[in-house]
Amino acid sequence: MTHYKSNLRDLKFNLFEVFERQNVLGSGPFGELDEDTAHTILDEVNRLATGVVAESFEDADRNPPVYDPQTKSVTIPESLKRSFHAYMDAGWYNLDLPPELGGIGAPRSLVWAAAELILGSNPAVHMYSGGPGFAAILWEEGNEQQREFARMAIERNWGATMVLTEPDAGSDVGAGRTKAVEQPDGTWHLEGVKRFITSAEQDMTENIFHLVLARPEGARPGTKGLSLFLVPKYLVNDDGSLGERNGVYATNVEHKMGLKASTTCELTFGAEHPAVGYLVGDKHDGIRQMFLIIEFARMMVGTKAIATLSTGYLNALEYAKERVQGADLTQQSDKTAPRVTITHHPDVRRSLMTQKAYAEALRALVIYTATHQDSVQIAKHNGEDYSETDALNDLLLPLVKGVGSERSYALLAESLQTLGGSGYLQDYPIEQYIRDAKIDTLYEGTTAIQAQDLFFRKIVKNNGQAFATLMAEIETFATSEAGNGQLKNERALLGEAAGEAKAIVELLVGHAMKSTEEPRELYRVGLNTTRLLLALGDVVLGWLLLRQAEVALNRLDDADEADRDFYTGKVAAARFFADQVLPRIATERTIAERTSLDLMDLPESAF
Ligand code: ST9
Ligand code: FAD
Repeated sequence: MTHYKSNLRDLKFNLFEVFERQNVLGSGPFGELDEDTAHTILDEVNRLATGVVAESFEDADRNPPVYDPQTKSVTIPESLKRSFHAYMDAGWYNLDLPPELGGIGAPRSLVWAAAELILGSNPAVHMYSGGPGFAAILWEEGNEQQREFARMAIERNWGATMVLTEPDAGSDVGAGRTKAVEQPDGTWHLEGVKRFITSAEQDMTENIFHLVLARPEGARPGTKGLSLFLVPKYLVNDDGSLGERNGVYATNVEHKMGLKASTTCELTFGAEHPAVGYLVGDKHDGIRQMFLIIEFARMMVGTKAIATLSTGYLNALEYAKERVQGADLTQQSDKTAPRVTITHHPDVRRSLMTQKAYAEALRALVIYTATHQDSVQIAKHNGEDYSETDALNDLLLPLVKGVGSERSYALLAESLQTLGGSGYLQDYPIEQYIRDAKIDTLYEGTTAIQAQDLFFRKIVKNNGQAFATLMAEIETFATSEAGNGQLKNERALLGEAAGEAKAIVELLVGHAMKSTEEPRELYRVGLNTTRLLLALGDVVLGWLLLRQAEVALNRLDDADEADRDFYTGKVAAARFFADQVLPRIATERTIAERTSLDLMDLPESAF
């Protein structure tokens, strides 16, 4: 038995009962994949995730990778190597790769469902296994030589990294100073120091290739002056053999609060000898190219957070079903009353249902978002326009990443609380879950950045089109007959909450428009973007839970015993969320409306 408790039933419910992915399998770009095969893939990934992949989760936290400053190398613990190689040997990283690169080219909904299992089991394994995915993007964006490199990287399972951050350039990527100097032979030499680079050193793969943002000499300031370079740890000879050690070195590995199995490195370019880089695709288009990876990684981070909340909740639930403590509240004055399991206590039930509702709603959000990625895959295959569905995917990404990570981290504290003092011990996995999940609100763009991305780029810059489409879908559901009369009140609550979220958006758009004349009005927007992110997130989560409840109600009558419990739980979670969470959004709107500029006028010294 490992720490990891997956929820395969719920993943399959989302994929095949709610979002009916069987309808896209077996045709178009997914012609080679049928529903049975998809089930088999999920079963197999689940077997690995709950077994060998999870086995090193605790050990690699207690005995993390060791950095040797003499050789600038890292030794990964043997336990983690076993998990990593077992996952790579099983080959499931292939799921997302296009057939041209020997992959399965599965729909993204299936890819993310499988990814949840590994991310919940042992997130560092998923991160170290990112090489083939990075290579697929290099293959898409690269020149002929780089495409050949990408092919080799996949065949030989090389590791890879995304390299943006510098000591003075975190959220503000455009402040990066790492320099690229063009050489007479057309290659580039990179000079500078990057920090916090995930997987930049390890001893599990024969090579690592870094995809690095650097500024060519003389290029303009900001993100638009950055170009993307391929910088391998070992240069590669024409015959594919590994050549000289390139001048890029891990010069430190950070000591972190959590996610210790994953190396977070300082990466120094060109200090000892030249760090040779190759301009990706022979064009200066770095930030757009890097965002192809960032979009994938933001989805990954959200999925990681949600996967962790789910296993946190299921561990808490198991404990709560066994822990006997106190009498039933109605008999508390009777000192001889029988003691009950803590699941009998109303406050424990409130907490468990909050965890369950969010974990399952957030999972639905990931799969729902991924269905738009499926549609993009299909449209590309058919040569059709996919701008609308792409814009919806873009709108949902900050919710997956920002809302997923914030809610998961907060609710993991509830999971721990369910275990009482035992939750604080390393005998149970939840304290590690909390430490490991904190990073999810930070990297790949902090929550503040996700919130600004949502408002300024995904709503305003898109002229509100994707937002209007999403809200129209929600409103149509709210005024439909979904649930056959049994979800009437809940749909009304959803309709009201959606109206409140729309009002917050309208309010902020008003401030933004006014700011063209009074620039300080923009502060009112900035004071509320995170509020909007979380409020809109709750509306979408409430909607997805109610959609699940509708499906569950339709199936309850014919369900066997196990499924009856499952569907009953679905309806209960949706009702609970509508009753207990959605009404809060009206208050969020009131607070947003009351926002003054007082906070911005306060001298720094008064804080
Ligand atoms: C990090 C890594 O934290 C953590 C975990 C790593 C795990 C690694 C393993 C993952 C495996 C992944 C495998 C991948 C393979 C996939 C395989 C698939 C087969 N959307 O607004 P502007 C672009 S890494 C798209 O003016 P500023 C766009 O080109 C560090 N594009 O920005 C735009 O131009 P235009 C993460 C976007 O004010 C241009 O940027 N660090 C988006 O110059 C300029 O836009 C961060 O995330 C978007 N949402 O700069 C930094 N936004 O407008 C966070 C911008 O013409 N900071 N672009 O289209 C930010 O995001 C800032 O907002 C900023 C601001 C840097 C963009
Ligand atoms: P800062 O940008 O200094 O932010 C500090 C605080 O100010 C935050 O709360 C932030 O929200 C807020 N803030 C900053 N700017 C604004 C603004 N304009 N508006 C409102 N609030 C703002 N980077 C990579 O390139 N590759 C990696 O593989 C990678 N992996 C990482 C792994 C780990 C474990 C960690 C800790 C970081 C990793 N990073 C990586 C870096 C990560 O992406 C950055 O830490 C992150 O983008 C935030 O930058 P920062 O730490 O400099 O914080």
